Amino acid sequence: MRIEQSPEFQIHLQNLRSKEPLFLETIYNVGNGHLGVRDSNPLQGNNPDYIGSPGLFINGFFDYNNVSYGEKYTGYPENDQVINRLLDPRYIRIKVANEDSATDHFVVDIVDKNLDMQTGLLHEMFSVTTPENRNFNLVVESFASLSKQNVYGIRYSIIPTNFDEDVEIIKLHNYVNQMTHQQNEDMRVSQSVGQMQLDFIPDNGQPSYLVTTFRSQQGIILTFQANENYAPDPKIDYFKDDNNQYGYRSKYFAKRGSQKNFEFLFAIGNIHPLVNARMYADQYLSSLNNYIRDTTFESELLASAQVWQTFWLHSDVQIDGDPQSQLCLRFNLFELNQSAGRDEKTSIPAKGLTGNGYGGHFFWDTEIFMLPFFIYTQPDLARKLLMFRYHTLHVAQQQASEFGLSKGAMYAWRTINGYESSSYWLAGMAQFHINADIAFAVDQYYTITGDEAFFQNYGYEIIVETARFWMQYGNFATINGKKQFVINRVTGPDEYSALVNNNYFTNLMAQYNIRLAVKYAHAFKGVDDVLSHLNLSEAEVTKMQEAADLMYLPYNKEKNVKIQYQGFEQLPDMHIDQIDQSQFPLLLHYHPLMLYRYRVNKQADTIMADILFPKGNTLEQLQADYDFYEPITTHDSSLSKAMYAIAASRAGRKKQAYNFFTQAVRTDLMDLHHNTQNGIHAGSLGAAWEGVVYGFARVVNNAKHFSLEPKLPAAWNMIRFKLRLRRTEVLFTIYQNEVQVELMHGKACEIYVYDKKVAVDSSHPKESCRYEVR
Ligand code: IFM
Repeated sequence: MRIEQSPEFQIHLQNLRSKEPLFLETIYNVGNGHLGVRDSNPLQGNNPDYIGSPGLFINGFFDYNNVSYGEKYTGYPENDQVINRLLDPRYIRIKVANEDSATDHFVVDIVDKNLDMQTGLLHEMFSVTTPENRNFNLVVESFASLSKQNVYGIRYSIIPTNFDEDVEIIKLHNYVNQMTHQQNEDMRVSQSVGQMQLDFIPDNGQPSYLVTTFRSQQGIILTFQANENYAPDPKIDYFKDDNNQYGYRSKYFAKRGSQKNFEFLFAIGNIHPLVNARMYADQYLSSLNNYIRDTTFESELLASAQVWQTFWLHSDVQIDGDPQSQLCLRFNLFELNQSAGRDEKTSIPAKGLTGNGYGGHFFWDTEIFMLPFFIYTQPDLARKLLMFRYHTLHVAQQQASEFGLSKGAMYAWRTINGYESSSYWLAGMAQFHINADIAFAVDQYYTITGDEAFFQNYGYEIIVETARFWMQYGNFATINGKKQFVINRVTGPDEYSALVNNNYFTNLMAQYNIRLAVKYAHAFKGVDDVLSHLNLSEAEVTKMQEAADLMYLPYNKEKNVKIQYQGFEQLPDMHIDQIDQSQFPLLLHYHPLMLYRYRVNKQADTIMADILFPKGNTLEQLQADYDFYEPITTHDSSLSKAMYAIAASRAGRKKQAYNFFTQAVRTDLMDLHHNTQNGIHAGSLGAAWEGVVYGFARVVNNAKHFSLEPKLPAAWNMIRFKLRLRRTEVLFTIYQNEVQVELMHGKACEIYVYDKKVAVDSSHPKESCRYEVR
């Protein structure tokens, strides 16, 4: 099969030898939301002679590690959760004459790598030289299937360049904890590993494993098949070695210039409780096998490529006039789609499935920075991501109760299974805004999709339970003689401040969260028992209304700025412009308390409030906030620059908006934070999409009124993207002074470009409208 390659969708980096291998491992990962495989040296395995950080990551497959505290206080989490780094499915052992890649150091030179984002196929070429100077080219093609999420395919081709000798390939995975040789002191990289056990499931005609975790008591089945029909010569044999380990091997006489191919399809199972995994291993294995039986690498690749094509059809964003931003943005969207859990039991780890940075945990990154892309382009997937929050609501309720609250839900700041996993609670669990972030996302999803069933059966419950949390955690108090609702002792998004009183962003989000509970309580009056199921009385709703109305939002009337939290203004400025570049990110060089003493921001905090609530915020207000916070922000978090791009664009700071955006969109492909080696920055990838859609197209949607107020960077001639609004899909083509709106499918709709109404329907599906930038 030949798949036409469009150059604009290829990640084909040049000068690969000058690039950090660990960076390449991340960039050229392949994944599909269930599994992710780092692009390792294929001969590495667990050989300590090779430097790298390979591995297979399965979304939601984790183990616990005991957290050891010097002083452990009541309620501190006992365990950290860490995503498991499993055996590397890319690994192959190659013997040439008397030389063996498992014991002799074969030098593996990277010649070429190309990731075709249209098909998801990673195509690589290595030049391999043995200690006795035998050289062969090794071509490796691999993909993670989007059409069958349990499937991963890999094909090797061996071409000797200077010898005629016996060659043997052995494909056997006899370890499960993939070793990594990466040394790292960075607290953002997880140092802990899971404890896994690998059991061979014997006599299946193909290598099959049961992998179980020691402490989290999870189990999965893995199996793989060699496709003998594809290349019958040389023959591939299933074998058992002296240690009763099962694999494939093939031995043949290789002539220089000749090419032999070996292809394998892996089926990587779903996660089961350990007892079930052991008890039903055979049953699970046989259904798993259906995915790879009677099929080939080629046909699975084709099926997966078709899903990728559908993805691009609906989700691509075209930027005309800026090829580098264009490529980076496509890479970002590709990675987002590779990272998103689709089984309602998982979400999107902060590093996608490309590393175990941040332990593989889910944060607010999903709801605030990534979900909007999915809501507008793949609403079904967005719903599944929100369902993960619904399925873990009972854990959030349990956490609230154990914490000492009589009602409500307290979602974990970082987690895989719903339970809090932040051992540094000051910048972790105390980020209670996660509760309102989730409620906000539920409302956004509902507003944009109109999915009543989701909202009524699941979404509203999340909103009520999180609103109850605020009612419990906050309290009424008197400030300057006025009754207010205050929320003290929280950490806002900015992690260079901790445990503050009345964080503006948190309070505004909480207010919105509570208001949503109240608004829909009125709407649901008398509807199918929704309110009685939630035990929501009129008195409780009235109290919520009062709290929302009296929410305290710190504000400096002289300067006209929103204040990050009470007392923030009294802190000394850190003068970050005078700090040596080598000291950034500050978190790696300063004691946290030293940072907390200063007026310095790691990332957008109060500015996030301006971005998420554009309606009613005047231009003057936005400009004042921007001018106050931008100079004190280090952007040490990769989530920050895209948000500042949006704020700058809306505040009319065109040049700054473009600068921030170009840096944000390049975060991973250009390794701007110098740590892409530990995994992609998934939140930042989604934030870059928001940069285009919220920042430059300036899309605002409040259900009844969908508007665009475009302000394109001077360098851009045009941007084009599709959005789904309710059941309608609309294509927007935006030039410097004109917007074209095209109804792709669905019902008639009205859109506002600045104040001008543009209406499209099936008889007039395409309209255009000129505009003047304001
Ligand atoms: O959620 C973020 C946080 O805002 C900044 N530190 C890293 C987290 C994971 O990306």
